[in-house]
Amino acid sequence: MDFLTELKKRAGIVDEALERFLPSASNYPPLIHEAMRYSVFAGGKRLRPVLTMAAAEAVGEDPLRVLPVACAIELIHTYSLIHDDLPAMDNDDFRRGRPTSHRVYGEAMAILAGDALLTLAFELMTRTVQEGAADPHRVLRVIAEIAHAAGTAGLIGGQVADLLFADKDLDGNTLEYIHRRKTGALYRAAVRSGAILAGADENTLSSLTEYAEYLGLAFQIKDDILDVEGDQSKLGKPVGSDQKNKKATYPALFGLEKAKEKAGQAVAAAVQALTNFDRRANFLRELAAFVVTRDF
Ligand code: GRG
Repeated sequence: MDFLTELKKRAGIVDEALERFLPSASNYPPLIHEAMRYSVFAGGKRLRPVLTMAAAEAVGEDPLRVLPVACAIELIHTYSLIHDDLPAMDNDDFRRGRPTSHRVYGEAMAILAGDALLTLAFELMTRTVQEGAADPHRVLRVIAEIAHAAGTAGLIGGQVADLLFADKDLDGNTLEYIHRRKTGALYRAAVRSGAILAGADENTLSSLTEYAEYLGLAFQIKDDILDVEGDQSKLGKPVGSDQKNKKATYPALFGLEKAKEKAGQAVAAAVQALTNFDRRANFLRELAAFVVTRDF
């Protein structure tokens, strides 16, 4: 099976689980549940939950056992996208190929849908313990890990820096600071959570953390490159928005060719971090390569 087919198969498993974990659209009050589902099922790549599962697999665990936590991370990712698109933030009209949540449901409902997804993510993680499906100590560690990544040391901190530096000239260090938090933190938490739930020892966890950090960097550089030379119909959002919003990006700071070189180096470093892993880490290796060859 080629990598893309395998990725879609795994994303399909995540989709089925999300379908079960999200409240039905008919639950009262239906509008909020409809709005939550609208954004979750808008066709995301599911890279983060797939990574959680693949990290567990690399450590020798059945990836299906980490599905609730994998889905929780996708819910947090989706919340961040809904809020990032709001008029008070990036004010974007399209995401994942459709009108953004606030364009369809209005600002108040979009804010609440994001809040509800974030809250549901934590409920979902605690449910794995209540149902006896996971070791409570490992789940507690994972909840702390994910909360840290979503908070001011991670997504929110990165977003604040991004807003404060909008329109300003950035150096490479500040750009890295923002991306390590906005993008890197959730990739890191996704990989580490799968590994922790699988009972990884500290050496294994440290190698997987290194993998995740380089992967996050490669992903972000490629994301910036796609915003310059990508295809809107494949990306599901307009290209050129970074330039329009005067955002600092890797191509803007280093030039397109140098940015591509940096992305390639980050992938090589991610794969290098997996040297001591056996073939059960092959999906992680291939995913690293995909992150920079993708066109969506
Ligand atoms: C908490 C409001 C708030 C924001 C936190 C994470 C974040 C900051 C904002 C999200 C928007 C953004 C552009 C993040 C950078 C990472 C990125 C390029 C996300 C898109 O990820 P993909 O390509 O998306 O995996 P899909 O749609 O495939 O899931």
